[in-house]
Amino acid sequence: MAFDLDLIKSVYAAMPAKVAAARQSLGRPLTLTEKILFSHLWDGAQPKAFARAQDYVDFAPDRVAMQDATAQMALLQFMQAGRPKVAVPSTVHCDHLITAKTGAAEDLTVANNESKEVYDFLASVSNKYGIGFWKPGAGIIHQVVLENYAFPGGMMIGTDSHTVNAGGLGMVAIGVGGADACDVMAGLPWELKWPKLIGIKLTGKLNGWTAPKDVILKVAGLLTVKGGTGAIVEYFGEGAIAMSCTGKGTICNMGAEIGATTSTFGYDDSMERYLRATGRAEIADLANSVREHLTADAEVYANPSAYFDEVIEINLSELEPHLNGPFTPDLATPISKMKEVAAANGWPTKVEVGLIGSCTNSSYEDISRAVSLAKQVADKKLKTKAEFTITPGSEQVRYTIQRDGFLEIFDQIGAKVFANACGPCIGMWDRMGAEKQEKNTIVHSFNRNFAKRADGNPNTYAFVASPELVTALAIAGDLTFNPITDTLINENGEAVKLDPPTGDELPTKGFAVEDAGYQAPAADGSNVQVAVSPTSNRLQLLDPFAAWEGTDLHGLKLLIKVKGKCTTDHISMAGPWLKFRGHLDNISNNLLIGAINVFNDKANEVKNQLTGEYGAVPAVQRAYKAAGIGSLVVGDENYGEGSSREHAAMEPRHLGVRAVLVKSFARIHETNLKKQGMLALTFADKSDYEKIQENDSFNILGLTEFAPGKPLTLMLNHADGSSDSISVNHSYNDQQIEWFKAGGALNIIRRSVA
Ligand code: MIC
Ligand code: SF4
Repeated sequence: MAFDLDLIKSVYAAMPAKVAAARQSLGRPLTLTEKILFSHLWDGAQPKAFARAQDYVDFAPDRVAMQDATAQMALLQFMQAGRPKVAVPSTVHCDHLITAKTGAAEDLTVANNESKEVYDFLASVSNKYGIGFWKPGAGIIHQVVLENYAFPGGMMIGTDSHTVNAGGLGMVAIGVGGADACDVMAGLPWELKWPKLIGIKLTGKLNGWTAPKDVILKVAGLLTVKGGTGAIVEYFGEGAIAMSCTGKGTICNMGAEIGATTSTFGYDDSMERYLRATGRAEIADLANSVREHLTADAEVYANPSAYFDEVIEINLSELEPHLNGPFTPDLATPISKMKEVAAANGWPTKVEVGLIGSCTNSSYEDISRAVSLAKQVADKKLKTKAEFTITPGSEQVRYTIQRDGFLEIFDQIGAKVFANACGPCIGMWDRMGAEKQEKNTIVHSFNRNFAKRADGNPNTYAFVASPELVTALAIAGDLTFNPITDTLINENGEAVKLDPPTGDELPTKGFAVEDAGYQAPAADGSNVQVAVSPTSNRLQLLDPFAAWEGTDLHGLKLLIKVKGKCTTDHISMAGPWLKFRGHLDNISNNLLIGAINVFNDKANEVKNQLTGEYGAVPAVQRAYKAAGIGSLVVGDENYGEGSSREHAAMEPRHLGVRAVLVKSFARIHETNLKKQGMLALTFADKSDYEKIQENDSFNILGLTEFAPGKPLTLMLNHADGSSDSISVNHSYNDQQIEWFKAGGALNIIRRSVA
């Protein structure tokens, strides 16, 4: 079934004229990214040559998607916007709160009990405000969006960084914080800095052991976790066209790991096939009618360096399978080099668990290729050495792979099938023995592998690979096994090789599902009651943050000077903390508990300047709050990398941190800080990071003349009585300065309702 067909019709009806106007205004051919962006300019805005990485531009996204762990905060904010219904089609997906332990059925029952209050809240808010609701077990947001809502040439935002997955179906789909989603659902424009454009030309053809995942693993190695910041990545070339639509989704999905705003591909036959296979032939027909607008103009791909800021070329015929990790998704090692690299680094090479699935890699194609390897275990008289788990991305995929006998084959290698949910990918994995914190290795087909992410054990070395390679390494039980060259010894003592994986892009018998898990909202939700218990420890209505006091800030204490990598997992950990995502005060007890204090190299141990003693970060910050003293957080490069969770910005705001000063920010986190009324600042001279001392107090000067492009001044008052004055930059525009002054963007929406 195709949802929101009228919306898609109207996007396509307007597209030719909008693209033509943009082409004329710029006086040159357009990339696909530009076509989509220009055809989604906010109401009546005229196309012009916006300055890349500089101009803020207002957009009108077609739709919004939210997952349960972020939807709670997004909807608590939306409830204050005073609207009877969402302004654009929106959906909620229950996928993050299900712990993987025993297996799908039991785990789902446990989650339905444990999180009943949250699910009931999300279901009733959705029902009231006209939001489509996908129940627990229906699947992971990005897979469900790809199967049901994504359409070529569309633009969407979602409260999850991997919303970018929909680029696989030719969308510009961008991950945002809940406050951004709230704006769009409230009918307001959505603002984004006009992006830089990176073009990636794929030549040749994937073959043998290589998979789409290897493209993005390679790209992550080339660009690193911050190389895509501020950019949209557009893939093209014969290698792109030859690849499946879901494979393109995998590549776009993990584009979040290079910090890219999003990634996309031009509409082609693979997308048409996918649309038809997923019951959306009407959308395929509509897309075909505007086909030339759903990809770049031919001149662009013929001469990409004239149109993109950076062009990378990858020959798929020569690409090797990769393993990225441990602890960061951009540490890329081709499988042929793993023996040396693992030995040189002392990485444990015994693979304990192989995990496939997740929003990134759970297509029919992925599973069928992995199953072709699992099948060889019996055929070649092998034994699977590691544990093996599967988290299907949606009920539709799960139902279809069961019907086609794949789950039975996995069962024969002892695999556990978890619920159609995030599970181990977000630390919702009750892994036996993880509390012992033993050094061990796992391989998975997810996208992130930050420390502690999957099982909470800081000594779990997690490597990211294609589902095919994960399966092969789980069979071999060895991280350094190169299936292209190496053999395994079977039960008869013979050396056997695994045949390269094979599979089907789409099910030959078509997709099937009995209950996809969708619940449509009431046509008129005005009588639906949404209840939040005042004594709940899972949900808490939001109190407005205080407005700016109108003066410079004086006497701030240093909460923490963070050393090195500080992802949103370090700032607001997931796993067991996910249960507090709807309760700001409770979740604030995880503030920065994973970040390393540069002064003692420890996590969650910072000096309380009021007592001189060391304590946990949230406790110390609560002491400052109680004393009415503001504080400063100092960080390194790419601060806030990873998730879209706005809790990482709301928690410091709630506990009285006034500013976050870093060498550089990840995009979503920087916006989230601004939205919540915080000061997000960067060192004008990065070496000034060294000047910040543990016992300093700080004044932030220049706020009464806070203006776009004008640096602020930070006074560092050192304990020995000396002081330093340094210049700090910001990227606030006029509108964002208003958010700061009002104490947060929501206060402005609230005012307009009152
Ligand atoms: C993730 O992959 O890190 C998450 C969990 O999906 C997050 C969202 C969240 O923290 O709720 C994301 O990617 O945005
Ligand atoms: Fe869920 Fe993992 Fe995908 Fe995030 S990356 S949406 S946690 S499956």
